[in-house]
Amino acid sequence: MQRDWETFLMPYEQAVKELKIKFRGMRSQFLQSGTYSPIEIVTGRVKPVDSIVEKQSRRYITDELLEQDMQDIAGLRIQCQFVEDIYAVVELIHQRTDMKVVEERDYVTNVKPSGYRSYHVVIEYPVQMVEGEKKLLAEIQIRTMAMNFWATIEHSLNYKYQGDFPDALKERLKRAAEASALLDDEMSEIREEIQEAQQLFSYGKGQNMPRRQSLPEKKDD
Ligand code: 0O2
Repeated sequence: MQRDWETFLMPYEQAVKELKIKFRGMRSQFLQSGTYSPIEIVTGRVKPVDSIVEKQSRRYITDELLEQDMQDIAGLRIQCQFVEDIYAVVELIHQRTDMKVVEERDYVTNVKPSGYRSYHVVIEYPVQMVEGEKKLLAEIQIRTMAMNFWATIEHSLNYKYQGDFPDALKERLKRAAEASALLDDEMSEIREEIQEAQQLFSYGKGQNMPRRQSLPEKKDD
């Protein structure tokens, strides 16, 4: 079947745009009220057509089942400072009435053999199109900045090796994954101290308004 991709992806583009606004809005609300935000950086993307086609053929997904079986055509990524924040964000998602959690994959507790760590939540999200409401699936990946660093590097190496890494590289990536987990553990140990320091920073001398609680958010995606 020859698909009109532009039309097919339009509701997904709409969903990603809306979800980015909503999660960035949550972060702003936390900061505005002077409360710690478990959400640090929010990015999102619609899966490129060539990636959809490649994954569809790799996973033997029929055209009819594409929307149901490929859960990450719309993808959101939420980066957090601490592992504990991941679970706070998952809770926030569960509490929302504008999206419904349909699946969860906890690769933080159940680390993938590659060393990949992240918490995936698949939601059903209704988008209002001119033709009416369309419910679609979106995958939200929630991870710490350390997890994101590792996953980004490993993902780009995947392009080069198509997942078939030389043994030495595989071993090094495993060690890097362990190092990133150790970094997360160490940061969690001094979490309260870090948060106190950030609170002081955000209410800098002579400032009437909270300045910023932590790093600014990337605006480009
Ligand atoms: P993209 O957009 O290029 O990131 P599968 O893709 O079959 O392994 P499934 O069941 O579709 O997995 O969903 P799952 O397990 O939630 O994983 C899908 C996405 O999680 C991947 O998307 C990656 O973004 C991320 N991911 C999962 N495992 C790894 C890993 O070992 N390393 C890295 N770097 N990322 C991983 P895609 O399809 O790769 O697309």
